[in-house]
Amino acid sequence: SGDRSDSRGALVVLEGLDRCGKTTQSNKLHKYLEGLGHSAELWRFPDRTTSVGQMISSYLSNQSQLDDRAIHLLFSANRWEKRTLMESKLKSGTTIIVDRYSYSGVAFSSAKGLDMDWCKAPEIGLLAPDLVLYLEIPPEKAAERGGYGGERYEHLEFQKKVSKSYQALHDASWKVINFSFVDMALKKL
Ligand code: NYM
Repeated sequence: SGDRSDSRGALVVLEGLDRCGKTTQSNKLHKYLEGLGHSAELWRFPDRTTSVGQMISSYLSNQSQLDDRAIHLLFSANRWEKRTLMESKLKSGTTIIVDRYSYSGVAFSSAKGLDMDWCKAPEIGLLAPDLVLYLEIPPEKAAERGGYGGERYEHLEFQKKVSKSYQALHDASWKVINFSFVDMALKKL
């Protein structure tokens, strides 16, 4: 129709608990879109390559201690520092698939007991996703998959709290993909 939005790329966000299969699914979606001839990039947050990202990485691997609000703001800053690049890629027609975004920021920090509205505030003004795919898995199932990497947050009791936070954030626009469906689809491949 000649509408400018037709040539804009889409911002597709994958969310879920640790070990829900997001990374695998993001990779598949990326390959699939490229296979169709779309220009697509796979991003992830935290982006550990920046200096803010390195602070986050060191916190997650327990090499440093940070106040809960300070680390929350670093996760947010890590998204802000990529905003301009994200916007220009989308405008130039590249679709960006993101493994975790603002919802992770709010879900994980509020699971520590921080006020949810306080957690949301620094996310205001970041680019809104066109599609949110939530990979739903019971925390117990995710824990059974093993391979929790031993980073901060990667234990069952905390993941149960994160799951509750995600439920509070969840709105009708999210597409929820149940883990048993993904398992089934993978077996058919
Ligand atoms: N995480 C991730 C947060 O606590 N806040 C955020 O804003 C983001 C993007 O970091 N346990 C948490 C969720 C994960 C951890 O993510 C590292 P990953 O996808 O394992 O690299």
